[in-house]
Amino acid sequence: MSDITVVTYDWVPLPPRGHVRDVRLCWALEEAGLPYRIETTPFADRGPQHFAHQPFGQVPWLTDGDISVFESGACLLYLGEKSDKLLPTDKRARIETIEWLIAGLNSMEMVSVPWSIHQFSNDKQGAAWERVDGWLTSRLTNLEKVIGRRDWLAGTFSIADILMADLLRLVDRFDGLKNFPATKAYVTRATARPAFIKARDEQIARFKAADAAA
Ligand SMILES: N[C@@H](CCC(=O)N[C@@H](CS)C(=O)NCC(=O)O)C(=O)O
Repeated sequence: MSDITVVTYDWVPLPPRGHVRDVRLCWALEEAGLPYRIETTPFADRGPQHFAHQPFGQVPWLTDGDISVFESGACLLYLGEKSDKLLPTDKRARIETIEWLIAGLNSMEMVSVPWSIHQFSNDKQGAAWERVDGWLTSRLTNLEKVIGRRDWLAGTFSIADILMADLLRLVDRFDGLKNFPATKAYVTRATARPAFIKARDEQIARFKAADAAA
C-alpha cells in the first residue's frame, strides 16, 4: 500500500517555477500511476521540522509511512523500487539505469547548476564563465554521442531519463542545447510525455495559487 507524500516549498519566486525539483518526483509518480499527495513547507522560514527531513533546508523530500527520503536522486531510486516502469528489474538494465541516474547527478548536474547560476545572474563574461561554459560544452559533446544512438538512456524510459531530461531542460531554457540537436530532441521527447506535463503544470499552478492567497 502506497502512502506517498511529496514535500515542496509553499512558494518560490518566479524564475525557478516549473523547475523546482519536486517535479522529478511527481513526474515519476505520474509515470508509475502511483497515488501521492503534495504537502508544502515554508520557503521563507525553514525551521527544525524542515531540517529534520532535509538537512540542507532544501526541497524536495518524500515520506512513505514512517520513511522519509531526501535528495531527488535518492527519491527517484526509492520510487523506482515500486514500479518497473521507473526502474527495470532485469539486472543489466537496472544497473544501466542506476549508472545513468548517477551520471546525471554527478557528471552533468554538477556542471549544469553552476552554468545555470551564471545564466540566472546574467554573468557571462570573464574567466569563471568561460571555464564553466567550456566544461558544460565538453559534457554535452560527449552526451550528444550517446543520446544520438538511443531514445532513452538505459533502453526503455526510466528514472534516469526523468533526472537527465529535467536537468537538461534548464540548460535548454537558456538555449544551451542549440549546438546539440540529438540532446535537444531527447529533451523534447521526454517533456512531451503527459506525466511530465501534468507534474510541471501542477507545480506552476500551485505557486500561482500561493501568490493569489498571499
Ligand atoms: N541535490 C538536491 C538539490 C535540491 C535543491 O537544490 N533544491 C532547491 C529547489 S529545486 C532548493 O531547495 N533551493 C533552495 C536552497 O538551496 O536553499 C536534490 O537533488 O534534491
